[in-house]
Amino acid sequence: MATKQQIVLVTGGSGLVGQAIRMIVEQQQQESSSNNKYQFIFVSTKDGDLSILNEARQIFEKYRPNYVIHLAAMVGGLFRNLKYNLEFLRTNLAINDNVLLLAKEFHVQKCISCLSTCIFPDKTTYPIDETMIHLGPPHQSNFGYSYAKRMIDILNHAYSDHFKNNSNDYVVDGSNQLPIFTSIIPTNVYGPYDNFNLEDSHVIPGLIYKAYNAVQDAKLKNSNTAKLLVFGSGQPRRQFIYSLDLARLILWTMENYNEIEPIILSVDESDELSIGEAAKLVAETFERSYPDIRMEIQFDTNYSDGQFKKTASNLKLRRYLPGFQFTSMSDGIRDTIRWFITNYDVARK
Ligand code: NAP
Ligand code: GFB
Repeated sequence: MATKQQIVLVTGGSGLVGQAIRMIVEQQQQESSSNNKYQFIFVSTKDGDLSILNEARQIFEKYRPNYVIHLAAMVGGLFRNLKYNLEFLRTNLAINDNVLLLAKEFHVQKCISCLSTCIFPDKTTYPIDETMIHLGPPHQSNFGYSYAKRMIDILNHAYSDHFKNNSNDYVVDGSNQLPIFTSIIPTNVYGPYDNFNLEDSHVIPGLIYKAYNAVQDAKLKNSNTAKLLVFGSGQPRRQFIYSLDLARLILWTMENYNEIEPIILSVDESDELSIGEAAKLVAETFERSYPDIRMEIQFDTNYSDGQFKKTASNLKLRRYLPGFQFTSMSDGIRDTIRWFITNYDVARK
């Protein structure tokens, strides 16, 4: 008799990370002949506003998930955070409190929520690791988002204590397994389906959109040079993970990671590069597609640099998955630019 499919609810399913999970799930389902153990449900604000408890409850009542991959959040790059710290704080506190409360009420077996490497203390030693989340204030530019995300870790521990103290109410379907509420800590993510809006976006999609516009502008003027404007000095350093790699790692955590403590999902420290180097990769990729155009990179230091660095260790991940292969930045940027140009009309911008 076929075993009942486990329902996996992916909140934030229409976003950069959610779409990457959908792409990997579809790929894995095509490759595996056996009937699929999981049914993935991808929800977005079209299904309900998770910051409103009643709307969030209707989603859980409709799908009654066994697993939750909780991605939904108010998200943005440095400049959106600088403008809307209060909204980032309140909206994400509400979304996270509702989703975790309903995961408990509906006896979800595992709830994996999303933090970010930008929530760690700004004054810190490097590399940052999972034990350091609460050891000092985050960078001022995104304190709202950071404190809301840190509360997920606090909530995870509170729920885990609650399950232990009330184990009879929570042992799931006859196993002696208590629910697991845990979290992942991705570094900066980029890839297809990103948000390319120049006001709200993160740096990689922002650079791609600006480079695209500069090339179109040069072609219109029959010029062979295109100016790519980089905000800030280009000195800050980042680790970037390609969204499809992150999706594979999230699916791995769903099946294999059972600690309450969070796990950083990032490329190696040695893969860290400067914003200027990332801009050069974007420019060179466009030059390969438009050989008669040369891109000139310019820096505008009237714009904030934001946090200088947040170098994170992925040693905990490497202990679990020593051989995981990350997509190189040049391949990831190439594929993201290809996706953006092909899907220009529907891309978020
Ligand atoms: P994104 O592209 O902006 O997508 C956000 C998703 O959340 C969308 O599906 C959006 O739905 C949904 N959402 C937002 N507000 C909602 C609400 N009130 N109710 C229900 N759904 C709501 O974000 P992302 O980059 O995929 O980020 C996914 C997760 O990864 C987030 O938790 C983020 O904090 C974390 N993260 C991201 C990065 C990064 O660099 N992007 C780095 C570290 C961690 P609609 O499409 O309907 O608006
Ligand atoms: O991805 P980003 O906006 O966020 O990167 P953070 C900001 C850095 O890139 C700054 C430079 O040094 C900017 O000056 N930059 C250059 C640009 N050109 C651009 C551009 O066109 N757009 C943008 N956005 N930046 C975020 C946090 O920090 O990290 C969020 O604020 C989130 O909360 C995210 O967690 C992952 O990496 O600085």
